[in-house]
Amino acid sequence: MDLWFTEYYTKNARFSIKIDKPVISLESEFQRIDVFDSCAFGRVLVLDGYLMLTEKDEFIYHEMMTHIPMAVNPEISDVLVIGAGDGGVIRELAKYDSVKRIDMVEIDEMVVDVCRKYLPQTACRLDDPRVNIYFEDGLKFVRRKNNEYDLVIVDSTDPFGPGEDLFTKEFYGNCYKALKEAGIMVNQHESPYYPNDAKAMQKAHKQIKSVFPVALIYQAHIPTYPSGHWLFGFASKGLDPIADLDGRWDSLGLKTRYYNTELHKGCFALPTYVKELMENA
Ligand code: AG3
Repeated sequence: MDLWFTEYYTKNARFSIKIDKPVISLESEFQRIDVFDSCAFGRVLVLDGYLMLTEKDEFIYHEMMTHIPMAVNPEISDVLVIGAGDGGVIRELAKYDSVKRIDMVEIDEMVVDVCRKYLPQTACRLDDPRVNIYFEDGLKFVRRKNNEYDLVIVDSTDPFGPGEDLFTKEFYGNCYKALKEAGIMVNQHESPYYPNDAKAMQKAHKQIKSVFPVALIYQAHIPTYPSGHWLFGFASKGLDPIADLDGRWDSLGLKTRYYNTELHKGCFALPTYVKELMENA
């Protein structure tokens, strides 16, 4: 039997992975959830037809969302994580003794249940005593927060469906308000390559720039995301990710497979066409 998963990147470009075995398919109140096993990428999580993570390359995304801000300020203690129901960001944050509280706000409880059961590689630290999980809308949650967190990580889906509100000026403004004085916000920032993704990332950048005094973009190579070239946003109330890079990260002795402090300095260097997209946002 020849069974394939396909994500359409545009009408004329698509990416397919051969399914070894379907694991589970469910319909939640918010979205369709599929998990399958593949030979090429191990276990795969798909939401509403969009690939969210694979066992083989999720480390790249989760390490880059977490260790970039943590290396800039290793004293970060209170963290708000929006989305991230698979637990990958939590797993990386839990490596830091300095982190005392992680509030995770995921709209879809079923995603967390499915990941606990079928994706233990990412969900493994969701029971850490520092983690509080709230099943509610991230936009509404953050509206109620003032001056509470050192770091906000926005690990959302794409800007359509349940994740749409997490790309608005109102949301970024509330994240700013939720942050303490040295606060940092990191968000998944889509891909610069295919036109629709590029438009979404330009729009997000424009909104973030209108709220935060520091709003920069960094990149990573993620083989199973559209075009393989993925962006992240680094926004802060003042800290610069390179000039203020704290020297202590290497001495923490954390084990990573993608992130290192050399790459930290390099990943903010963007291709010319991406720089132009940002300037014209
Ligand atoms: N969050 C964002 C993935 C976006 C992928 N987009 C796509 N395949 N069209 C992933 C969640 C991982 N914690």
